[in-house]
Amino acid sequence: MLGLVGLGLAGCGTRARSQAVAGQAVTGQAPAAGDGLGVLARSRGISFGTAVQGELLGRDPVYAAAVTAEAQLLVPEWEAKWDALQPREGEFDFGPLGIVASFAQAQRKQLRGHALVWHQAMPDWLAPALAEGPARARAVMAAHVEGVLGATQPVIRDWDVVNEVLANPPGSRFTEQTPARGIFRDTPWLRALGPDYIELALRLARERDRTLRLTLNDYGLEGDTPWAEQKRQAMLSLVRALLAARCPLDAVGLQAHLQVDEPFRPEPLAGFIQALRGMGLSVLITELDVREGANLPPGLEARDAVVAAYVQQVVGTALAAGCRTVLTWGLSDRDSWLLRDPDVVRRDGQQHRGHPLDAEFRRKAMWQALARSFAGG
Ligand code: 9MR
Repeated sequence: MLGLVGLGLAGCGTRARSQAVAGQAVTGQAPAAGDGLGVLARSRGISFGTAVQGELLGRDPVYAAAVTAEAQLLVPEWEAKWDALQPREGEFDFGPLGIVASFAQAQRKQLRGHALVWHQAMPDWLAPALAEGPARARAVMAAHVEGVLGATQPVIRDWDVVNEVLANPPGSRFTEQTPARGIFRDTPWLRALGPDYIELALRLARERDRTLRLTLNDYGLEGDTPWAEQKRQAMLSLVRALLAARCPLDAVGLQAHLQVDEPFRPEPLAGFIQALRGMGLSVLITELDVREGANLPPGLEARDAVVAAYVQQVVGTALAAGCRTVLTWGLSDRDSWLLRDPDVVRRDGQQHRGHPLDAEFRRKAMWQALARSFAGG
């Protein structure tokens, strides 16, 4: 069995567990015959992947088989967040991430990291430590970047270094309306260090790992609404300021947690992606999934067709504008946060069908829409 040693994750964790699933046979049924989305995408120079839950990879062969069949690129849904990696100050735990990394290595999948600095998934000790003042906040960030990148450097070559730094403009569809400080979300990091915390994280990451792809990841950037446009402009001004300060930055991740009720037009999204690419950055779709609308059409087929049409517009637009990486936030409707998060669950007794595979891991219209988008159709 491939252990954590082979992944460079050993020795860095005080409680690193070696229950990796790498050598375990993937005995579950593949979702269907034929090439998976990852293979289809790769034939067009596109990288397709998904968020995974290590716990399911370890105990659910059908889930593991679907990931193996469909994705070329994996991102841990939880296992690389701060509360997973440094639950107590100075005590790193790479056990859960090691499970995902071992699976990725055994199945020859690439792995990206999510998320080094974020205002959620913070362990209990972190916000009070940041509140002790800027010097302490800088030291805490530096120790986390050092500890994490030191361990993951051999296997993770792309990290969401800073996640969700932009405020939700007034009038946005998000229930989470954190107070803003200018374009920035008000977070413990911002309160400790001001907006400079973004630059600090990027610089620390580049210093620790010269060739790592540094990605800035955020949501609510895709639609054709005044607030989405404001958020796009905020991202462009942030990126311009970072680059003007010669801050290292390689990519912007568009989470693309889509909602079919939100107006969409190709031009604003395409223009935004082209502007980022014009500044030398790559653009990734990092967390694609879809919330269905308030009024569902009758029948699953009709519902799935609405989701698929929306996905094809957004993903088709992004690919045509030069995006070359697409990840969904989970593959199937069975395991998604869309079924668990109280802010996004449906209240009509139905469940969102916002993933390429249904709850029984059968390919549905969204799968076809992605396949067509990759083929340029
Ligand atoms: O899907 C993730 C959920 O299971 C976790 O409880 C939550 C907090 O760690 O994070 C969810 O993933 C989020 C991602 O990390 C950042 N963008 C929004 C995603 C959905 O909330």
